[in-house]
Amino acid sequence: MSNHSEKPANARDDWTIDQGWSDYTADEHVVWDLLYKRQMDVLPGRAAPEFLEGLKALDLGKGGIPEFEAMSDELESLTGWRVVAVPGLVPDEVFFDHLANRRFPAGQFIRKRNELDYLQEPDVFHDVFGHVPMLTNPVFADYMEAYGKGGLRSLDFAALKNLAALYWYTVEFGLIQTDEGLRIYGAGIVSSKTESIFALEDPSPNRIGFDLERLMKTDYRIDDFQQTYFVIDSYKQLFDATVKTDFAPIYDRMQGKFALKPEDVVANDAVITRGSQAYAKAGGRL
Ligand code: HBI
Ligand code: FE
Repeated sequence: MSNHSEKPANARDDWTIDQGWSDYTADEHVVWDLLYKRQMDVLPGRAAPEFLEGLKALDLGKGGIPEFEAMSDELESLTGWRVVAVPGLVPDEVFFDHLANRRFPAGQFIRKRNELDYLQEPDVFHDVFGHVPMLTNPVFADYMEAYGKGGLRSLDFAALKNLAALYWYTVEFGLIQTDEGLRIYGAGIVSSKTESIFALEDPSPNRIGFDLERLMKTDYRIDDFQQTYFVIDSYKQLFDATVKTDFAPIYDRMQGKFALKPEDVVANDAVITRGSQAYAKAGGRL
């Protein structure tokens, strides 16, 4: 996920820009409302309770694209995090530095009406609707900071791919086990209507219990539904695994490579669903 784009002229040294909330058009606010409504048709009973509580605590459904400063004042009072606007993907070290300091960099722009489903760069809907609600949860908020700090330390190793897999399979595409059944907490899933259903209900993907090292050696899809989802028991499990593990020997063992393919199931996996992989075998989105 590293990127090589140039910093735009209007961006500060830390790549932040003004959100320019008053410059959003009425139609852009309508796109937010459309996306919001579409997700709320599928998320009750599928999204993790902590996600739904976060949406409510920040009042993200009040209509229109949220104003980052007001939202950040509320979020800061809950967990000390703020949301800052960025033009799109930012360099890895910049991204990690923001997280390590409890600032979530969110895309300023919003997708167009004719591309509601697929976009290449994270926009304000993915970043704010998808990521920010979980930052109201104290334990998840601490995990995100720990990830950023781990990211800064990892820059000395050839480890970015493996660390990115951790982000991908938790923050973006994570599932959690609850007393009511599996629920979604990953931002990439909760911000996609089709993947919200696929991740929980489709027989195609594997669903496997979280294991830090197992997950970090697993390659992932960036252009289609995941072939494997990893399931945590609690956010504490995620936080503890991240802060109590010395990543250096893991990076040494992995050598910056993925030993496992996205669809692999191996001995010792805590298999919750052994996927048929029918969706991927049929060519996926193609
Ligand atoms: N930039 N805006 C933005 N959002 C991301 O999720 C992001 C990024 N830059 C780099 C990056 N992610 C990756 O380094 C990590 O996910 C590993
Ligand atoms: Fe994201």
